[in-house]
Amino acid sequence: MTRLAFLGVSFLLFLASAAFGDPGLYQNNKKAVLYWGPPPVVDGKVDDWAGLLGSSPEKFAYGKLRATKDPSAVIVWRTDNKKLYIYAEVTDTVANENDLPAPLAWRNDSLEFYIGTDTSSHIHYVPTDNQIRLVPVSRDDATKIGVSVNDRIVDTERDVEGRVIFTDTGYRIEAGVPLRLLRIKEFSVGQAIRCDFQLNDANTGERENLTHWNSKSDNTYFDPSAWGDGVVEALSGAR
Ligand SMILES: [Ca+2]
Ligand SMILES: [Ca+2]
Repeated sequence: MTRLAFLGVSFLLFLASAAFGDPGLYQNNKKAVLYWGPPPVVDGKVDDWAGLLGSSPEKFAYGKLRATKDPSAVIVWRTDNKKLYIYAEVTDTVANENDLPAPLAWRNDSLEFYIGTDTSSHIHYVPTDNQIRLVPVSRDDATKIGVSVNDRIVDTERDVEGRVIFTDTGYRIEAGVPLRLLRIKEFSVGQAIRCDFQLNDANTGERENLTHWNSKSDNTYFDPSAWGDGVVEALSGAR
């Protein structure tokens, strides 16, 4: 093959990989979906999430939108009716190890997830409304993850399994949070839920960017009416 032909083929392969990428995972499907079916293995590897579409917190409560989408995230949820499983791929060129206690960790790089099963209009949390925070703690130890539920620290040795992988472009989190910690008994396919996704981004010092999937204001932590609508869908092949 001539050098020119080789370059041409390489370029076409590059275009193909850019178009199709990992099987759909890093795309924002604009919807909030909780996939229902068998559980993933919480090991920080993406393979058992391949093909699932995620949601992205792209509305700035404050901070500045950049053309490069930095910071940004794609987040996917699953449940096996025992745990809420979370996979998040975060783009963040200044990804910090965050050793703040989880209830305070919103001040530095971290993710928040809001989920509730009461779809009635309400502006204060009811018992099934939840704020979950997942915190990247260590570049060297993937098992170190900070977790809080409704601003209470969760025991990450016994109650929540999680992995954090720092990547060339940011960080990745995979975790499983027991539904009992969320006071949610179970989910069913087709069920409507309320939810939001939040990205906290700091570079040096305090939080500089705050983005949500639904809310344009810094109100998700106290006002569930700021969250958006989601739905429980069966994983392909799951009954
Ligand atoms: Ca996995
Ligand atoms: Ca950051």
